[in-house]
Amino acid sequence: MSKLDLTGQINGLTFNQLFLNASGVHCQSTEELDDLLNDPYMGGIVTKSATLAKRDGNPAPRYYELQNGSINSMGLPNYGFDYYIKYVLSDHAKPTILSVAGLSAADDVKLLHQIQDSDYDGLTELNLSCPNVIGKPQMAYDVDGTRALLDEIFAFYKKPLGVKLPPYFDLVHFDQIAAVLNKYPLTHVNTINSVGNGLWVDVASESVVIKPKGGFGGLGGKMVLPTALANVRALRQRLNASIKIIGTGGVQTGADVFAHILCGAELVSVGTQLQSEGLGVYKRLTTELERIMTDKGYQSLSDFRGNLKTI
Ligand code: HRO
Repeated sequence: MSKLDLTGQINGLTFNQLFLNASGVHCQSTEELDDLLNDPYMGGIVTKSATLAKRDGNPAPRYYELQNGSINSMGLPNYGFDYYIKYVLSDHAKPTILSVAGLSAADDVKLLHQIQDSDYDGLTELNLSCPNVIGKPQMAYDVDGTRALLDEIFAFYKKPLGVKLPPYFDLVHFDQIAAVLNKYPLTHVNTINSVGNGLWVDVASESVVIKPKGGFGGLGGKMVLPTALANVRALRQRLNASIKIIGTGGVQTGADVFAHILCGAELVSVGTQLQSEGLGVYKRLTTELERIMTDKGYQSLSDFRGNLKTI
């Protein structure tokens, strides 16, 4: 194992390795979550976003691997809130992040009331950015709605809470969302969720490649790396230092991980590449990252985190 310091911290909680899974990949069942926890190259785990009740999600095919990434419209398949809170309430050797996603703002409030009233004191992440629930917009694109929701939540919620954000594409939108998020005692933001409502066309069959929503779905993997890096960087430049950033999106190599850290990520999560490569991905990424750090003479992520140079 590593002689380098690959640790990160959220809300005073130490992650001994920087890697997490991206919520949604290999984290729906307790067996899958155990696989992740047992991987020595993972720092912690994130659950599939839990809704109040169990959901089957959208009809298949709903995930499709592309040459340079993926498109999905899973539609929040999950075993329901009770299943995941039971899992994170049992003892684990690594930090857990309980991801929750209401189907409405009222559901979000109900989910957080249940966590507030439970014995769970670990990290929770409110998913404000699922692009795939038919007829439901991504909350975090509504800045005023996000402010109203967080006002309502933090009136009663006293436990560690972060949010999962969609990608933003306009510098003004980074300013607006950061100004809202900075008003609350958030532990972290996780950026980015998939790039919502892309479309892939299979020319041979003259068809879309996933069934839900006529083929529209969230994009992930290599093609979203520049968008992910921009979001990590732009939010790191705007958010309070106490709000840590989990960098998610487009990681295929150790160099991609290095770039996320350079933009300011505290931890890095991997989704599409975990789906295509399997659990060995974290060992490979760690080896590749350590080689880069060693070549550059860095001992610790903190030697370069956030130090992106401009020209
Ligand atoms: O389940 C999904 O369709 C899904 C969710 Cl919740 C999410 O947050 N992001 C995504 O790409 N898919």
